[in-house]
Parts: sequence; structure tokens; C-alpha cells
Amino acid sequence: MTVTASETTTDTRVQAIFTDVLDSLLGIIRKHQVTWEEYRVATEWLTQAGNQGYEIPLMLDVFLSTTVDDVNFAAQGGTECNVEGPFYVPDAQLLERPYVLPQREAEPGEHLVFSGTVRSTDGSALAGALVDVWQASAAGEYSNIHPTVPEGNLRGRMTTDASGRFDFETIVPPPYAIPDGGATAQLLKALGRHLIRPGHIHFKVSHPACRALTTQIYFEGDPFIDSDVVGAVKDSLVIGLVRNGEAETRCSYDFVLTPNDKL
Ligand code: MBD
Ligand code: FE
Repeated sequence: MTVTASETTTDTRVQAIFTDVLDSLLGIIRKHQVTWEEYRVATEWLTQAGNQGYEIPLMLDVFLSTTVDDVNFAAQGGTECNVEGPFYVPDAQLLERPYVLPQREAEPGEHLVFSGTVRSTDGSALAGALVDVWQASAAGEYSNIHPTVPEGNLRGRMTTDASGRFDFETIVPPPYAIPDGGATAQLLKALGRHLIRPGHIHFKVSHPACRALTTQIYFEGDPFIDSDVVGAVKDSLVIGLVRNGEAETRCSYDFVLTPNDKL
């Protein structure tokens, strides 16, 4: 077999990180005196995860992503970022005003009007900012992931108007259980942990003059706000729902982006 140059090129970053990963894992095997039986269970569990569509990204997002978010977040005065999660789909439908997230004819759930603005850290309104939104249904299921939800459901992209405003209609996302039945859920149960994230709406907010923001919005009073299975909730991203009787539920959030020249 001929060995090409690329196969022999050392990647020093891989070397530095994987050496530590391996040291940790080997230390754990020694510390816990891992048996052949346990080693085989772990191998099968990983194999099973690899054979289940979204299971590996889901597992990594549940256990590791919040820390990756932490170490990459440099506070610039703008809205705090938050993990993307495993269920983002690029190129969601570009919506026309008035903005309504694509939904089924009688989409279950509490109707919600979400309004807000997009501004720069210097306070100026960002007209034409792109607001890319995705969320789970009232049953806690994401489109393009869960087979019973139509493609593109509760996903959409919209732009802000001349004064940086946007508003869209959707439903209130209730607390959400990560998909059950897979390797991630199996591990969480073995750990005695629940599978639930507080209700949340995902956002990617971008404008050519600013650094793009990936974040999530959560809701006050959500019973799982302090026990998110992903541990991703940040206080500044939790907002109130304003209920005007049965008629209407509203909330609002003003996103603040960091200009490129402030990076
Ligand atoms: C989700 O819906 C999510 O947003 C994250 C971060 C992890 C798993 C499922
Ligand atoms: Fe999510």
C-alpha cells in the first residue's frame, strides 16, 4: 500500500485534543475497572446510536454543546448566544408579511404573537435583518425530524422592516422531550435523568453589517426552566408571555447584534 503525503500529515490540534480525550478515557477504564461485559455494552450502544439518524448529533448536543457554547462566547454587549441544537434546517421558507410560521390547518397549541426588533449594539435599528426561526409543535415534535409533522412546519425566515421590527404568529412551544427510544434517551434514563427541555424557540438572526447570532428564547414560569436536560438556559433569554384572557398571547424580544467592526 502506498502512503500519500496527506495521510502522514500530523494535525497538531487533533493530536493535542485527542491525546487528552484518550488519557481521560483510559483513566476512567482503570478507575472503574471496566469489565469486558461493560466494554461490549458500550460498543453496542455506540453502534446503535450511529445507526439511528439523528442520534449522534442529539447525544453530543445534549451532553457537550452547552460547554462548547460557553468557551466560544465572548460577551460583546449584544444578545447572548445559545446552542443551535441538532434540528436546524437551512433554507426554511422565506415568508411574506404578515408573517405566520408555516403550520397545519388546525395546528394544535396556544396561538402566540411574537414581536421584536433587531438592533446593533450602538442602538441603531437594523432594517432588512434576517430572522430565521424554528421550533417544535405542541406535541414536542420538530418538522423534518419527526415523520408525522409535515416538512417545514413551524420553520420560517423573515426580514425586519425599516425600523428593525418583525412580528410573527406561531404557537407557544411547551416543554419538549428529546426523542425517546434512542441511545441518548436510554443513557439519560440509566443516569436517572429526565429527557426534557423547557419550551423554546430557536433563532438565527443575521445582518450583513453584524456578527450572526444563534440563540433560543425561553418562557418565564416554564416548569423545566431550571432543569433543562441540555443545561442551556440563560437568564437573559427568558421572557414573559402576556396573556389577554383567552383572546391573545403575546411576547416580545429585542435582539442586539455586534457590528463586524467591533469584533
Ligand atoms: C433540542 O430541541 C435542542 O434545542 C437542543 C439544544 C438539544 C436537543 C434537542
Ligand atoms: Fe430545540
